[in-house]
Amino acid sequence: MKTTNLDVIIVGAGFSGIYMLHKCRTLGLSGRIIEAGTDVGGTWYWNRYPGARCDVESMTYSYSFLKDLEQEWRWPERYAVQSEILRYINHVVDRLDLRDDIQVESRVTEAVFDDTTNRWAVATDAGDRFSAKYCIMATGCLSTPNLPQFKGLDQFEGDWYHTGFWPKEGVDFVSKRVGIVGTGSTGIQSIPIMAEQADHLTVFQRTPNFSIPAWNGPISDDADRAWKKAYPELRARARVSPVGSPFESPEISALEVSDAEREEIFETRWQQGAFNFLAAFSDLLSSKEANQYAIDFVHRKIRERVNDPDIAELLCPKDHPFGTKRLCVDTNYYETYNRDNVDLIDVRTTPIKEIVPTGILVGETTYPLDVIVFATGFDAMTGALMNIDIRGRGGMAFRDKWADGPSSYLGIAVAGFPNLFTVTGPGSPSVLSNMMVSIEQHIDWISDCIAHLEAASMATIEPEQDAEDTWMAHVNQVASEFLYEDSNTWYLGANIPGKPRVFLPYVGGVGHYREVCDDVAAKGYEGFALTPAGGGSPA
Ligand code: FAD
Ligand code: N01
Repeated sequence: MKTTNLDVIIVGAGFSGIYMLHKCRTLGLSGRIIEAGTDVGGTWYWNRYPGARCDVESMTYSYSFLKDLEQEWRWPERYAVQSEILRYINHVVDRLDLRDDIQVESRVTEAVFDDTTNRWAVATDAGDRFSAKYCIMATGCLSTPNLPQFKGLDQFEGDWYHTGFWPKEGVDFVSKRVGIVGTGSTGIQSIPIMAEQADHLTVFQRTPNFSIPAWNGPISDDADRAWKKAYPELRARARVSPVGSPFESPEISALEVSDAEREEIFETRWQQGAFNFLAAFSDLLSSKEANQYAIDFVHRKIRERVNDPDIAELLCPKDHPFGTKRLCVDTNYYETYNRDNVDLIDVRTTPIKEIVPTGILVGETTYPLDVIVFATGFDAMTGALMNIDIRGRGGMAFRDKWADGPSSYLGIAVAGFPNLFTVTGPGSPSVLSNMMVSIEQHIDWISDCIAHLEAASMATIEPEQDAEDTWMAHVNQVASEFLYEDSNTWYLGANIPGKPRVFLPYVGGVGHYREVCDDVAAKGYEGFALTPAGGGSPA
């Protein structure tokens, strides 16, 4: 079988893989993306469910390295809809002329490091074979949909869908009785739209979530001009901020203001919408007392927005601290429960028993349905990597190394797996940040590293186990200073039965993390072992 030789193989054609391929071109290296989907876009290719849009403002949820495009592109809304983001990604791919090096409809099944040649042998389900010096896993943090194993699903006589595999042609809900399982960010975005289209919508809720209004709307020409003028400063600020945001970070504690001041600040942040709310006070995610103030405020808002007091109570999250499950951002979510054609079913008290041919059985009650939508999330951060049989030095299996939870140096590389990089991997800020900022930081760092290795004629780079262990201890220690571990979330792998409970992202902040990565590189890749080409000892 023919093997294609490359300098760099990249798995995944989302924002990460696309930028990495562009970087290969600028470094003069041959690179190719292998993508499982039929086209580019990653998250924005797969998640086409009604209501899908970003919840980080589009002006910042876009590449910063394309200075001309940044000025030319006109985002129509504050939070762009999925189709617009996908159009942007396709435009970038064409503008940078990357398409010829993107191979779609090919899933990487195996990546094996050869200790003698120091190269990765990569195989796909389409039967292709590649050999590459560097292997970049741009496989996405939220790219492996989680479909819970509901008994009886195969007998359901209607149609069912997972939001992460939404059909390109869309789904017609008109005159249908629709059921949706899941009330995370996805459910909360799609429920209001489905309710408008369907004859009847039944929402099966296991855990209510905190959601803040998006206050989405068109971006005026004036606002667009102001953003574009300020771009250099805003982007620079985002890069050194805690969460990749250009907006100012909170400095006051919720405990050091009067009740009236606190209420006023919360209200101001509520009116700004979305993640601005989390920035009301510096200690919302670290102090239980401060967090309780946020809980009480948002509960009051939910009770104001929902007419039926019993439904409102069901929608008020009471089992986890505010913001420790990823905060949801909505347009008319709570108000949707005021509609006559929407029912909310609590499947925490009485769980879903099974799917029956005509609908969903909860306890002894069958809810008759024509369509079921599973908005049940993802095997986050590790799922896509664990689905590939990755073998490092001496045939070491990635799946074995991570069997008790991921271990990584800086969330970017793993001891025993030379020249393999994980973009926004566990142990990096990734999903706790504006991902565009984190993706660009990782790709810039990886490209600089590769440029250094090539210039210095190095064969391999890989983390030292000690450096990896020290980093993981730091990741865990910082996480323990926050309230995240008091919540059963996908951040901890708690949504996947049997997944080890480990806090996956790094809470230390985007700006601080960038400094650490830059410092490691400036010190000659401290904590990494580098092997010269043509043999010799690791340095
Ligand atoms: P992805 O976009 O996930 O791309 C990974 C690609 O790798 C996929 O196309 C997948 O098919 C491919 N792949 C995986 N495994 C294989 C394999 N074995 N072989 C071949 N191909 C493979 N982040 C924000 O910061 N702000 C937001 O507003 C925001 N909104 C989001 C909304 C939704 C609905 C979701 C699900 C996520 C959102 N995110 C958001 C997170 C989002 O995933 C990132 O912002 C970003 O798009 C990730 O880009 P990526 O290229 O790293 O990964
Ligand atoms: O997934 P989730 P998501 N029976 O895991 C429920 C990003 N994103 O797709 O909480 C009944 O958050 C589950 O219940 P519980 C963002 O990072 C961003 O919504 O486990 N219910 C939960 O309600 C986000 O965090 C946007 O009790 C079951 C839901 O399914 C991430 O992607 C939009 C169940 C899953 O919620 C994932 O979001 C969309 C079962 N067996 C996504 N199993 C933006 O707005 C699961 N559930 C930018």
